[in-house]
Amino acid sequence: MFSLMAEHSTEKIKFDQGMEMNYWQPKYELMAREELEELQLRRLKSVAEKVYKNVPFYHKKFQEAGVAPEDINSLADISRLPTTRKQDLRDNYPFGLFAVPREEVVRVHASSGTTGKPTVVGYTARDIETWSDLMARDFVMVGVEKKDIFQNAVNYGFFTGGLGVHYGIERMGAMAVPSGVGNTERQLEIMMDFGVTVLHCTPSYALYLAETAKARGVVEKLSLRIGCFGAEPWSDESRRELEEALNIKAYDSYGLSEMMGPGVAFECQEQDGLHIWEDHFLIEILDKSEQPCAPGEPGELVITSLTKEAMPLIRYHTGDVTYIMEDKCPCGRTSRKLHRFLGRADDMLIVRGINVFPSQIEDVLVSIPEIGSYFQVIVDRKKHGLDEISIQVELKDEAFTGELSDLARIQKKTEERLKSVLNVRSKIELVEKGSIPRTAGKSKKVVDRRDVYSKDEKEKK
Ligand code: DLL
Repeated sequence: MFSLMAEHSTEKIKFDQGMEMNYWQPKYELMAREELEELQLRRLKSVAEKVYKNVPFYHKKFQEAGVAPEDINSLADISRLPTTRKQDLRDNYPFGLFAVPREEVVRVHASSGTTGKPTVVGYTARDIETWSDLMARDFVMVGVEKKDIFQNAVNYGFFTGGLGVHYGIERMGAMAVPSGVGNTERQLEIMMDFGVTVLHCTPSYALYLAETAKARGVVEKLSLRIGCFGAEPWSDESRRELEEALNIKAYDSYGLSEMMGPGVAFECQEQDGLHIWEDHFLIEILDKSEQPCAPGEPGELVITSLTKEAMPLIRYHTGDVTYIMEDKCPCGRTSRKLHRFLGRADDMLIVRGINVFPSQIEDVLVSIPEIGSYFQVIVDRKKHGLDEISIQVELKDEAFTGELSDLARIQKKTEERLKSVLNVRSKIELVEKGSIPRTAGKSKKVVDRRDVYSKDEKEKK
């Protein structure tokens, strides 16, 4: 059933106003809102019936909530359905949430998580088809063409970014270069030798690639024109830096294994919000008390899979904080856009009773010209239970020369700005460029050592 041959191909559509644009599945990408919502409702009913019938976990949850699939008569009825969280995947490890017989599942992916068992997700052959088409939509949306040479510099194992992106590249017909992770010198060599035009990797690895290319003086030898970066948060400042350093247009890509992998939401060429493919995902933005947020108000993104066969999830709490941008997009696509992610609901640090998001720290740091792109926040619990934030920040080379070289001034300025934004004092440690470990995968921006301290203290007692 599964084949790599595309059922679709890029379609050029000309609008009345003279605008011409490429789409992969224009029937869905340009669907009128009303029609899209009818489709969503049909799909929601069908997925609710499927999980109620086939997944004991959901059957029980629906019964506990006093709701049955027949009770869904409008999209608003979603609020009556039970929710799903990461812990539910762990509790049903490995295959307990599959909604189809095991032999229908043709692939699994998994994420390691920080504690306990990994979370496992499964795909039928049709799920892989859908995923490949959504990735193809994304790539066509940002201007990738069949003639492009597309390097996928992420892990090809359990991580969904490897195979997920790879199948999308092949589906839309560009040439996939599955370079995987690591060996940065070799990645650059391949990029030059093959004439790579599109790069996909994590934004932190892209910054490292750019830094290495600059240090080796090979930027001029690259033919890159598009960068697709995701799997972790990154700032507008990092975007500017990447676009400048690599001579590309850089796009934000969002996804999560539980829903599919990459390709759930992606920026279009406007670079102003990420279109979430609403024919496949029903979205809610909820506040801490599980109530819908007002339009434009940030909250937790909660997603229901509308078409996933192997493991559809109902009202999955992503932990990711964003808001819906209601304005019509000039690219013509009718799927609404999510604002770039503001952080994770559970990433929020509570330091001396004050809520601190790592993204707030990043916003301050990128506003200081002497500071480079890498930082690491360390939260420690000192004696008497007092928490302290210290932040290691890398300086740009220029910070050590000329007028900028007053390190004490940079440190004081950074601490003052952070204090005014966070309302809590933090200690800044300026370090040389290259001191903070680079990674080919997701970077670790926050190290919370408070648990370690508490455990040590308990052991001493
Ligand atoms: O990271 C899928 C992916 C691969 C997305 C490649 C984009 C590119 P997971 O490993 O399951 O899946 O991690 C999902 O990563 O809930 C977010 O917290 C975070 N994340 C992913 N993309 C973005 C983004 C992949 N563009 C988790 N901005 C999600 C901010 C992101 N956070």
